[in-house]
Amino acid sequence: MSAHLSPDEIRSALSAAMSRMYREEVPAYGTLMELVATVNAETLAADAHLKERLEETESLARISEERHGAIRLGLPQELAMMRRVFAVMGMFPVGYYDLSTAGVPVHSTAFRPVGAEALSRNPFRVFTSLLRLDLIADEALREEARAILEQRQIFTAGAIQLTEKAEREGGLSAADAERFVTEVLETFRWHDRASVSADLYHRLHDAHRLIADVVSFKGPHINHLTPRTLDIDAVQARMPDYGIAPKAVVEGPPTRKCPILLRQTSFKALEEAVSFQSSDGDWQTGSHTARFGEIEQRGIALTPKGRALYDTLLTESRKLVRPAADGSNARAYEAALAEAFASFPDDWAGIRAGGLGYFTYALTAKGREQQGVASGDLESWIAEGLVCFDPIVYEDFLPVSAAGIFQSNLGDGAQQDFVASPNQQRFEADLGATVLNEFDHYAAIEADSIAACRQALAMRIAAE
Ligand code: OOG
Ligand code: NI
Repeated sequence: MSAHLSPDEIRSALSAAMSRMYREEVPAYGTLMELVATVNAETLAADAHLKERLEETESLARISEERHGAIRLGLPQELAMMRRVFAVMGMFPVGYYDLSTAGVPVHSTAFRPVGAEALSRNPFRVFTSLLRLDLIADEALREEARAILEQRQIFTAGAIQLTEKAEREGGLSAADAERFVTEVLETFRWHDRASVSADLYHRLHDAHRLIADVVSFKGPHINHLTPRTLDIDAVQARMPDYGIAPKAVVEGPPTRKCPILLRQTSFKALEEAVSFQSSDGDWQTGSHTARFGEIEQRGIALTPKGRALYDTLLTESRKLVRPAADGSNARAYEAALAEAFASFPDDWAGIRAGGLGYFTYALTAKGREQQGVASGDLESWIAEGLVCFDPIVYEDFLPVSAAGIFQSNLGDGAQQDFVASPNQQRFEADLGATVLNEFDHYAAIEADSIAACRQALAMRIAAE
């Protein structure tokens, strides 16, 4: 039997292939990638300490290759199969996001690698939403949408066969993995021929723009791919120089010395030519707006306590100023955000002391050399300079930010109010699995690093 390629390598290959495909489909994405690479190089050149910590925590190499994408699925069986396909690449569902509160009729999870090792290899994630047909009020339209979706097959026969093979044999050979990536890429490809008539498209669109995006096409085209930047303010400021118009404000926390969670911004979705089939079999031209570009800066993963503080401060600032889609109050919003977040500690030691964020711990050079640390605990080792700590990167998403990104692409005035109706149980039943809890995941990475320090120091004691 031939050896299996590691899921990490298959994931890296798909991420790279998707980036190449999207670059061809949406040239502005390529431009954004260049800008991000430039800003990242400048940021590292100007900040030797940041560079050293990223190298030390083995996260420097991943950054230039790092990205997330997003897709929107139509039916439960699509979600269940998608889960199996992602599992071949070591990507598992983490977190549940209810976006109905934001007026978007979907709920979602993020498929991503789990565990420090896999994340450092390649952290590629895909934010995956499932349309809530139950939130379409018009019953006739809901059934029409369901019937259309039931006719489509978003996976190639090859993708299904290879997924089954991987499940049966516990992995794929290098040759099979290469075919798998080619086949799976097809699911994410853009199709400019709609599978519905112009009339149905418009009725779906009137119900919600996103419903039209999910139902009208052959598959769940990737709607954005997001590179990671080390300085989102610099990228946002320079986008116009590159001919790209950014959305009005950056979503998430304000600019800080110690980045927390996730900050994101995007450029508006493109209006693209599509054609609709008319009853006489002819194609009729029209347009559709769905695909956009996004960038993000990732900061430290917060504990439940830190996250609660973040949520409170964000809500507080939005009560003061709600960012308008046209950017008219962008400065006032930024000021309100900065003011609200003044009470969130902005140094790593303070964040750690407050129990607000997750860290990994490692022996310092002194810790590695010094003999005879017979007693003490983590705090004393830190105080003595034997152990140092680094922030754990937040690998997940933020529902309020996601809503802001969705909204900025639905066009101004497209806000629609749905009543909040989270239904994680339904989502997990459709997925065919439970989603992992993100906090448990970060806590485990932190605990493992502490155990490793303890063991290393104890081993030295034992060796004496
Ligand atoms: C997904 C929006 C969520 C993010 O970065 O928060 C997202 C979508 O538009 O389908 O990707
Ligand atoms: Ni995104």
